[in-house]
Amino acid sequence: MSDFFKGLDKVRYEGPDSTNPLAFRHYDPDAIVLGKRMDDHLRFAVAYWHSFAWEGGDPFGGRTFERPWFDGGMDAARQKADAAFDLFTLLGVPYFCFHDADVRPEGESYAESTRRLGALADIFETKMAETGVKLLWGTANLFSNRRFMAGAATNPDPEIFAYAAATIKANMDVTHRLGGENYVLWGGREGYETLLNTNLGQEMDQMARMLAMVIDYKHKIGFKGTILVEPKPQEPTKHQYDYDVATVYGFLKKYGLEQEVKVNIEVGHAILAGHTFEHEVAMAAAHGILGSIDMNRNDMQSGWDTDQFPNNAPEVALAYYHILKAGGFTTGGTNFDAKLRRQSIDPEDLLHGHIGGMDICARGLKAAAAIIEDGTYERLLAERYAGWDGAEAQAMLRGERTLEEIAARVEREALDPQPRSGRQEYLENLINRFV
Ligand code: XLS
Ligand code: NI
Ligand code: NI
Repeated sequence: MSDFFKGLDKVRYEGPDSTNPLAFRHYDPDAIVLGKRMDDHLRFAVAYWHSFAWEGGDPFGGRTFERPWFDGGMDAARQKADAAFDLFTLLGVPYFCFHDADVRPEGESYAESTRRLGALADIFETKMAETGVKLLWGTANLFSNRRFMAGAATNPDPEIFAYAAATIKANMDVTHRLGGENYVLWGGREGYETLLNTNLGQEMDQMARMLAMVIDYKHKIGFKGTILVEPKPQEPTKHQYDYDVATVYGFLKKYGLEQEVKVNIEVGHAILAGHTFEHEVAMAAAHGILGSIDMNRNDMQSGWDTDQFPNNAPEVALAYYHILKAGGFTTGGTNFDAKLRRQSIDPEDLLHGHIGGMDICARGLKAAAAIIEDGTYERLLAERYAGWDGAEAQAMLRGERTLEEIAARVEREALDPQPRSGRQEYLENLINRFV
C-alpha cells in the first residue's frame, strides 16, 4: 500500500445492518443473483480520470484537491498508478478504465507521448498481474488539448484528423496489449459551436471514416473487444453528433457500421438528452447495440454533466432490469464515470463515493432480479400486447396486409375497438414493491 491511502483497509461486505461507513451493505461480490455471481453481473470499473486526474476545479476556482502526483512528470505518473491500483484493490473492483491523458503527462511530440503511454502500460501490466484487476476499456482523450478544439475526427483540418487517428491507434494498441475488453470513443469535440462555420455533412463523413478505420484496425490486430461509441448531446460542444442512442444507431446504419459497434450509455448524458437512463438502455437493447454503461448521476437542476456518484436506487434498478432482460453484460460493465464534489478533498472520500455507488448498483440489481423472479410485471406487459399473437394481427405485422385490405376488413367487421387502461399508477406501485 502506498502512502496515499495509508490506514485504510480493504472494504468488506457486512450486510444491510452494518453501520460501518467503510463497509458494503449491499454489494456482496459472492452473492448469487439469478444464478450468477453479483460481481459478474455488475462488472464494476473505476474511472482513472475522475479519481486520479481531476483536480476539483469549477468555472470560478481551480484545484481544491492536493494530490502528490499533480504537476509532476513520469515519476509522478508512477506514483499516481500506485495510488490508483491501491484504490482498485481496497474496493475490490474487477476493472478500471483510462484515457491516455489520465495516466501519462503529454510529451513534446506524438512519438514521445506514445512512448510514455507505453511505459505506463508496462507498469499497468505488472500491477494487473499482481492484483488481478483487469481493463474494462481504454480510450483516447481527444478533447482536452487545444489542438482538438474544433474537433478530432470532425476537424476542418485534415492534419488534426490524422493526429487524432494516430492517437487512437496508440490507445488501441495499449488497450489490446492490456487485454482490454472494449475500446471507447466519446466525441466531446465531435460537434459544433456554431453552424455558421460548420459543414455538418462533411464532418459526419469524416467521423464515419474514422470509425471505419478503427473497426478495420481492430480486426487487423486481432482485438476481440467491443468498439463502443458513447452518446452525449452537448458539453463541451453546443451540439454533438452522437446526441443519444437513437441518433448513434441512425448514424451507424447510414454508414453500415451497426454490426461492428455498440454503445456505452452514461446516466448523465441520457438526462442531458432529455431521456431517462432506462430509456437509453432499453433503446440500445431494442437495436441490439447495448454494450456497457457509465454509471453516475446528474444534478437535476443544473443542466450540466455533473458526474456525481449515483444515489437513486429506483433509477438504477430500472436500468439493470433492462440490462438483465437483454441478457446482461458480455464485454461491458458498470464504469463509475463519477467524481467527488470539490469539497471532498480527503483520500477517504474516494472510498465513500465508490462504496455508495457500488451499494446503490447492488440494490438496483437485486431489485431488478426480484422483479424478474416475481414475474407479475412481465406478465402484465405481455398481456398488454397479447392481441398481437392473433393470426390476423401477425399477418398485419409481417406485411401480408395492405392498407386497402385492412380498411375493407374494418368496414366488413364493423370494428369498434375499445381503449384499455394503461395502468401506469398500478405498474408504478407494483415496481415500488421491489425497489
Ligand atoms: C464525458 C464522458 C467521458 C467518456 C470517456 O462526459 O463521459 O468521460 O466516458 O471519454
Ligand atoms: Ni462517460
Ligand atoms: Ni460524461
